[in-house]
Parts: sequence; structure tokens; C-alpha cells
Amino acid sequence: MPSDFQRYTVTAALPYANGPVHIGHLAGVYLPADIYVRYLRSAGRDVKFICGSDEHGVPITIRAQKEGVTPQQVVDKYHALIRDSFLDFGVSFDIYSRTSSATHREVSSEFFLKLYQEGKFIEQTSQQYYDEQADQFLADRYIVGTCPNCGNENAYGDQCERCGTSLSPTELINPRSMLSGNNPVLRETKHWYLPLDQYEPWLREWIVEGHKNDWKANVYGQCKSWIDQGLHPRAVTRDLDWGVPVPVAGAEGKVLYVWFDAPIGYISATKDLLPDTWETYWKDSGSKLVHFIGKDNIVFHCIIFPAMLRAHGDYILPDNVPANEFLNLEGDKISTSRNWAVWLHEYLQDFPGQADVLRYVLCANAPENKDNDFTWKDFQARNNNELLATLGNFVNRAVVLTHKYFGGQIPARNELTEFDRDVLQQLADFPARIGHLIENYRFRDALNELMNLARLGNKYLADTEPWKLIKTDEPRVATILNIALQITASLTTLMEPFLPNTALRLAGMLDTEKTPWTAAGHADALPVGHQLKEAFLLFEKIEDATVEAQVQKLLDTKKANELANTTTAPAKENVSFEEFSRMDLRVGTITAAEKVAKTKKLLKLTVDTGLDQRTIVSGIAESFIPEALVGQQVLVLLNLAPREIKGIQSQGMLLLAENADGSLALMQPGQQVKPGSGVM
Ligand code: B3M
Ligand code: ZN
Repeated sequence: MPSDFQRYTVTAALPYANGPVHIGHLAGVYLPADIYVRYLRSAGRDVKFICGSDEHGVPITIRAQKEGVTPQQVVDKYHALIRDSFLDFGVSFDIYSRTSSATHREVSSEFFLKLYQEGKFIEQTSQQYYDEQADQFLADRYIVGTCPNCGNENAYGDQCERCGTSLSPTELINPRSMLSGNNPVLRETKHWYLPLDQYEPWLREWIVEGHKNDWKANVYGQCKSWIDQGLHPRAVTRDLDWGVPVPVAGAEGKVLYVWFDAPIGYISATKDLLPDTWETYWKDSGSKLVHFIGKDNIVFHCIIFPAMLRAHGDYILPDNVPANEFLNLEGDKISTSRNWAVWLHEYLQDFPGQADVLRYVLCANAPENKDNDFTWKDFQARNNNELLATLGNFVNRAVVLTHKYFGGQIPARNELTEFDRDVLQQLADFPARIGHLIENYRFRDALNELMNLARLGNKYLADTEPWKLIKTDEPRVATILNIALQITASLTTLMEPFLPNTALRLAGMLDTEKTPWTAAGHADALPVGHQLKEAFLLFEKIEDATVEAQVQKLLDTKKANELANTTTAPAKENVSFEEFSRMDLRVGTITAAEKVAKTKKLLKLTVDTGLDQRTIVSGIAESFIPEALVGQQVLVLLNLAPREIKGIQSQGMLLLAENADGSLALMQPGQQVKPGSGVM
């Protein structure tokens, strides 16, 4: 691919403003996009980094309904939360806009209208489910019913979440409206469709032939299989009251489909940013358009949006769509509804000032070519062994030794050894190598190269041992530290795309200005005599207890989910009052408790029943400590036929409640009663 573009238009997927953002968002989309853009800026390129909240669509209205608020209140709340999270993590958008803005309504309406007027859509009527009580058509997600595939009674109109089958609403058995609970009826409605089939030959040529070698294999593969399966007209309007109204007569109550208006949001955000010059970034063929997205958005960005742009005719097409796969969390799929996530705003509460650590870990472990797993153990290890022990340690040694031996001033470089020359040559090669990797969307490899430069620095100091030479050969130590400090200066520039806050702090320590990418790798970045500031540690050790607390938080979530998900057992057959009254239920007081030897589960209890002190063997040892039971009042079934358990006569049974996770709770009277009191 030619890299003779004059400018870059870089977009990151517009997150739905229906929930906070988590590590999966950051690792998959916003971090790689930010690294790319920061690098381009440092390399002196003209780049605009565009994003905003996606504020339309059914995810928003469903969340509003759940929370009992208006869709506008939902998007206002989450737009602010998401915007702040990005800011806190240094994601350096030139604009973070929103699709509920006036500009967006205008730009997306005009876009639709042009296609409409030029006859680029087809009009079609179809039967869709309508809720007569709520008086509206139902989006797929608003219909639940029985899955024809697995019998799940709560499958959605577009998908069964139990068996994963994708469905259409009319396939559901016994469909119900989520608005009223009633059975919806089929009604005729008219919509506009983009005839994707007509663009198939062009898409095949543009993607399958044209981007075989420069698009990532996961992206290319998904596109090709879509095209090979045959494309069909896609509806671009919906019967909904939340969204951009369809701007033609006779379309009352209809809005643009969210996946029609959202990508146009990139254009309207650019217009918000640059009211006079935005068109250069979207219409001039010297502009390189790059979309950063997650893999679930590939078809929309590689097929549908390009077909829309092509139908419109004025716009450039994406040069690349470097979509990532998914990040999992501790072996499980990240899920907003199950609260299985590390939320960005919560991370910063637990690790204040440590945004760069998460940026580092998520980039080092980014799901670039396959799904990947985030674990807190790995987070800790990468911080302690890589950031702290490699990068931080090297910088610290170079600066501390310079203070110790030369009053913090850059010492002169004297006669060079072959090793010195080799290290300086290697240093000179790093910026181009890292830059090349970033330009090819290989951010993990690029970060690893950055760490290789720190490793080179560490090795250089370890091999030359200036702390030993200082007594005998000060000029040699001057040379060594000069070279180590030149490496440090380059690290400042080269780390900036990945670790922007650390880069800033390091520049402060070196008392240097931010230098452009092209100045990195030079042997004279820091002039002789330049005074350094005091040394401080760039990274903090993360202790076991800290990550254990995070793991515990996740275990608590898992437990809460399990409890919430268990179904209550169905009712048993009726019994007569006669049968019931044959049970002799009493309150008793436990007077002694001990484990039954050689068993895991059994406790031998002595219970004061008011009539006697009797022995009851009970399988509760995993839920209770014997000592804690003594003195507790419990409900006892007195006349259960005695049986021998592990050689002990058990006379009766304790009543217990069992939690979904198998843990047990005692059944106790609400207040102290006399042992032997009857229960009825
Ligand atoms: N809001 C989907 C998502 O967050 C969607 C992206 C729009 S990009 C134009 O996955
Ligand atoms: Zn199913």
C-alpha cells in the first residue's frame, strides 16, 4: 500500500451510550486507535481522531425502560461517564461528539435524502409485529418467545441467548411483547432498503481482490464469507420513536436504522470539529480513512457503510479496518448484563494514577489476531516484571547514577568502544522499526520493541558496570552514562503513544521538551551539561493482596450471578393435613457439637429437645464450625425413624435451608423459645 497520504481520518467505534466502558472496549478499539494516532502526530502527520457516543437504537431504549427513565436521560448519563473514562485513560480524541447532536441529525438526514432522491433505495412493505396496547411496532429485541430450536422460553426476536441461534421474530413460538406482555399481531409496514446485492460485484472487487494483502486476516475472512454467501437488501429505517426521523413525507413514526445513522456520526463529528474544512478529511482522495472497531462491527464497517458511501458518491472509502478480536476476563466472556467486566472508572478508583499500567497490559496482551484473556495475575506480573523491573529500573539507574557521579548533569561522551558504537547503532534503528509496526497495526509487537530498547539499556549498564569503574575510570563512566541517558531520552518519545502519562513524567525528570518521533534514536538528544531533575520511581510494585482483592471482587460477582440465575424447584404434590400433622416438629437447643471422625460432612450434635438430650447426626460440617453451633436453637423433626450413621444412632433431623450454591442456613425461631415447643 502506498503511504503517500497527506492526511489521516482515524475513527474509533462509537460506543453505545447505554453503559460504562470496560477493558474489552479499551483493548479492542480505543487503545490501538490512540497509539496509532499519537504516533502519527509525533511523526508530524496531519491526523484527526474522531469518536462520539452512539445514542440511538434499541439498546438505549431498552436500558431506559429497565431504569424507568427517558432515553435522553440514559444517553446524557452514559455519554458523560464514557467521555470522562476516555479522558482519564488518555485516549486523545480530537473530538468526542454524540449522535443526538443537531449537526448529526442534519448530516444524516441529508445523507439519507440524497440517496432517496437519487433512487438508491428500494421501498418494500412487510409484515411486522405490532403491540396493540402499547400502540407501536416492536423491534426484534422487544419480542420474547420460545426458541424453536432449544425450547428456551425467553429467546429474543433476533437471537436465542441460550443456544445461540439467530432468529427472526416470526420464528418464535408464542411471541410476547416486552412492553405489555401481550401477544403482538402482524401488521403491514413500509421501509426503505439499501439493495446490497447490487453492490456485490463492486464489493468483491474492492475487498476480495483489492484488500487481500493489506487487511487483517480476521477482517478479510469475515468480509469474504459474507460476500460469498450472497448479499441481500438491508432495511435502513425502523418503526421507532427514538432516532433520526426519516426525512420524507409519509414516514411519520419512522427513524433511520441505528446502523445507518451511527457511521455517519463519524462524518458529523468531523464537521462539529472542523465546520469549514471537514470535507477535506472525507472527500479528498489524499486522506486515509481508518476505522478501529471490534470484530462484531466488521460487516457494518466493511460492507454496509462502504456501500452507503459508494451510493452517495462524494466520499472516500476506508483504507483499512483493523478490527480486533475479543478480550475475555479471567477465562470468561466479558458481559455487561452479568457485570463480568473491569470497568474503566472503577479501575481508576482502585488504582489511582495508574492508567498507563492498564494501557500497557492491555496492549501487551491485546486480542489482535485471536481472542485473549485478561487475568489479574498477568496484570500484576507485567507491572512488576516488565514495567517496574525492566523499564522503570533502567531509567532509574541511569538517572540516579548521573546524580551520584556527575551532580545530575549529562556527562561528556569520550572515546567509544565497539560495544558503545553497536548500542548507539541499535538505538538509531528503533524509531523506524517501532513506527513501521504501528503503521501496520501491529501494536503488541511495537510495544515489545519499545521494551527491547529498555532491555538493551539494562544490558548495557549490566555489562559495562559503571558502579565498579567509577573508582578507576571516571571518563569511561561518563561515556557510559551519556549513552544510557540518550537511550532514556529516546524512550520518552517512543513510549508516548503507549504510556502517555509516564512519558510526560519522564520528560519532567529529564527536564526536556516533547521531541518528535524523528528526533528519537539520536545520540545527542540530551546535550552535555544539561541538568536533570531529581530521580523518582516511574512505577510502583503491585502487591499480592491488591490483585487478590480484585479477584475476590470477581468471585463475588460470579456468586451473585449464580444465585440470581438458579431456578426455584417446582412445587411438590399436595399432602393432607392428616399427613402433615404426623410430623413432630419441635424447637431444640444444640448443647454439644463435634465432627464425626473420618468424615468430611458429618457433625454429631447433642440437642436439648425439652424431653431429652438426644443425638442427631447431620451433614452440615462444610457449612458450620461445631463451636459456633453450641447454644443455637434449631427446628427438629423429632419422630423421623432413628437410623445408624457411621456407627452412631441418629434420632431425628435438623431442618435447614439450602442456598443455590449448596451452602446451608439453620432454620431458627425468630425469638428464643422453650426447648420442646411444638411447631405448627
Ligand atoms: N455502537 C456498536 C458497538 O458499540 C456500535 C458501534 C457504532 S460505530 C459506528 O458495538
Ligand atoms: Zn435456543
